[in-house]
Amino acid sequence: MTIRELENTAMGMVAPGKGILAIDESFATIGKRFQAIGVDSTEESRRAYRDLLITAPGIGEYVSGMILFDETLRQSSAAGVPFRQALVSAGILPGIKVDKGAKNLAGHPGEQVTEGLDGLRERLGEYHALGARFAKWRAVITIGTDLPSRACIEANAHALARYAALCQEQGIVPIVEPEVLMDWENDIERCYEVTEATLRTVFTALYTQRVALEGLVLKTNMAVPGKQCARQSSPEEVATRTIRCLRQAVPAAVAGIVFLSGGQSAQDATVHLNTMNALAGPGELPWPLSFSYGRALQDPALKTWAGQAANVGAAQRVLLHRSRCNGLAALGRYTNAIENELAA
Ligand code: 5MM
Repeated sequence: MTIRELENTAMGMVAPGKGILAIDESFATIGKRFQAIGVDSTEESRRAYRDLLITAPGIGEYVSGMILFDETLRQSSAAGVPFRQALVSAGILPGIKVDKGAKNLAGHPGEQVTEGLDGLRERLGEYHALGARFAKWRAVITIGTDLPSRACIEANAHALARYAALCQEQGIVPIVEPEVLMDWENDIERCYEVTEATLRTVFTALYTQRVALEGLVLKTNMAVPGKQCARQSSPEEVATRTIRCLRQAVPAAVAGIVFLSGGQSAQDATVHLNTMNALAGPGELPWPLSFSYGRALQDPALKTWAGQAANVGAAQRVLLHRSRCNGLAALGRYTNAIENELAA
């Protein structure tokens, strides 16, 4: 696998008007999501739900790749087609979450470090053979009183860089995801500062580990105030602070940047992405800005489905609508009128 091949895959992941759908919830997280709609999390209910998402008609027009959980990569649709094959037929790149989750960081109460490097080379080799063309590793950075610590940022940056180097060695494009959480009472400036410091540290580690930036996609949070902050920000403020932060800390060689939604409402996540692309204008930024949303793409469809086979078609239409809205937002062409089309 050459750098050029990795670069081609990465460019496909951030193709104009397309983004990534994250459906890689671990057992604990999908259990929580299902509990909220009164559905038991079993191998079959998870398969049925992921079937709905993966086989939604037309989804490949707006979604370039889907991030799967290990179990899903090995499952098949109701029609008996392996999901990885269904994705390729729809023109969608199969991706895989390879981290083993965020664990408590010793000596640092309230902070976590993501684990999963042991045996990663072998697991990546198997995932590549199963058809995965990109991978994801998520690190979590918590803002709080005296948090984050330097140790937390550095430990996570080191692990992200080691993971990314192993991915490229195995012909897989790494999505590097340092997520600064938006759960606290901090203002947007604090989020900006922590995000900038985190990204600078991550890119230093990537450089040290000799990761080729052209064959990598960054998945990051936007600069937003914490959910408990009394002063919330306008879409223009979120967009200008986020773009400035990325310009300061992300090298131009990176293939593309995709955002996580992090607990933003589905519509806020779309509006924020659209505002950034509309403000910047075509060709103004060194990298395409798109989406890799989990909850902001899935939540409306999950609620519509509610575990009922009879709701699959309606849930797929809701998913397609959100995907289209975000695909347009990746071009700066989303409008209120488009948002309201589904209801109409
Ligand atoms: C889809 O959720 C992903 C899996 O999370 P866990 O490993 O905790 O179960 C998650 O990594 C997700 O891809 C990112 O957080 C982005 O999702 P959101 O919902 O923030 O857009």
